[in-house]
Amino acid sequence: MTTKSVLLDINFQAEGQIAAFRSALTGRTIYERENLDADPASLTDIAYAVVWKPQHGLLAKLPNLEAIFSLGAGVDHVLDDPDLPDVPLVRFVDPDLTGRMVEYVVLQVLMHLRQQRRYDELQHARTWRELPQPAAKEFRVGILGFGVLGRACATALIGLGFQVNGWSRSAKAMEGVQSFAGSAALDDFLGQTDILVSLLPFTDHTKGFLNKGLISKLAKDGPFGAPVIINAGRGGSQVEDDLIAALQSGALHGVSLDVFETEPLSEDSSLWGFSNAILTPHMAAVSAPEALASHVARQISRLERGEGLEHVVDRLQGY
Ligand code: NDP
Ligand code: OXD
Repeated sequence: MTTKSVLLDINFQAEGQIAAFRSALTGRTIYERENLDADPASLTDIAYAVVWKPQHGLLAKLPNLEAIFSLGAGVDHVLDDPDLPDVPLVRFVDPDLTGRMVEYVVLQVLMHLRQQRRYDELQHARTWRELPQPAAKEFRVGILGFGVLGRACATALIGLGFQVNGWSRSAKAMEGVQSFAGSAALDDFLGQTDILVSLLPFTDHTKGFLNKGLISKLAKDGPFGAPVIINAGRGGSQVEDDLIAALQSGALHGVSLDVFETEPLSEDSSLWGFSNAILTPHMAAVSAPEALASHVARQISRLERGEGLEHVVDRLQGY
């Protein structure tokens, strides 16, 4: 029996990734995008493509493609290829990725709760001063996008004593969490949110979602008197000019942003200058190459055993 070949078009941490895929997919021919031109016959061999921000039009040139694997939980970087072939698109869902996102979200929520940036300033000023400290249970954390990652973060935050609400398209039943679903419930959800965590995918519906109007609807009666926004979903869901204006006016108490409208964030962005803005370079949950490779190997084995793929994206919904 001939084994089906795999294309890697991954563009990040490439060396480590390629080695991990070669080891997890032993026995298969693996083509790297860079080498395809040298071997045009390979186009017909390829049944599976593993991609991060794939070159537009490339996947359409693979006549025997059976499945596309996103190297991320998000798939906006694949769906924006106007020539994307109509084969199943599988996203990355794995405890390694989920655990890393939980670490990031818990860290950021605690950074704001425990006023770490203010203590950093006091330290730099060699000043011994204790700030009034509200308890976790006084804060309502609202998680926008209550999917795999949102729910895992909720479990961890509940364990720390926070009140947690979740917002998603469809209602969710989760112990200890109030679930809000759909646009009709959005304002109610926002009005009960002191710390907003966005884990929304980037779709036509979530573009520019974190904007001036949304900020004005967040709770103002929480312990800090102004809300906090943490965005680890996608930068296209935020309007940075509105976040900047809200940080300047005090309408926002603080932000943590891991994702940006344009990445990398421009050196000129005013966001860099706020002490109450914690910025990271889209690193909230970058998975280990071995976890990514074994997820893909597992899904290919399932497909070839006739068991069907897991985590297939709903192209109509865009996530
Ligand atoms: P899921 O698909 O499991 O969850 C997405 C959630 O968003 C679901 O609850 C879904 O609702 C909700 N949602 C989507 N569109 C809407 C809408 N229009 N209105 C209301 N709710 C909506 O994805 P994950 O939790 O696995 O990942 C979420 C996102 O996190 C990824 O798409 C990616 O963009 C980002 N990410 C960022 C990383 C980083 O390093 N910064 C790392 C990994 C992921 P419903 O449940 O009803 O379908
Ligand atoms: C992802 C990401 O989507 O890292 O997994 O952004």
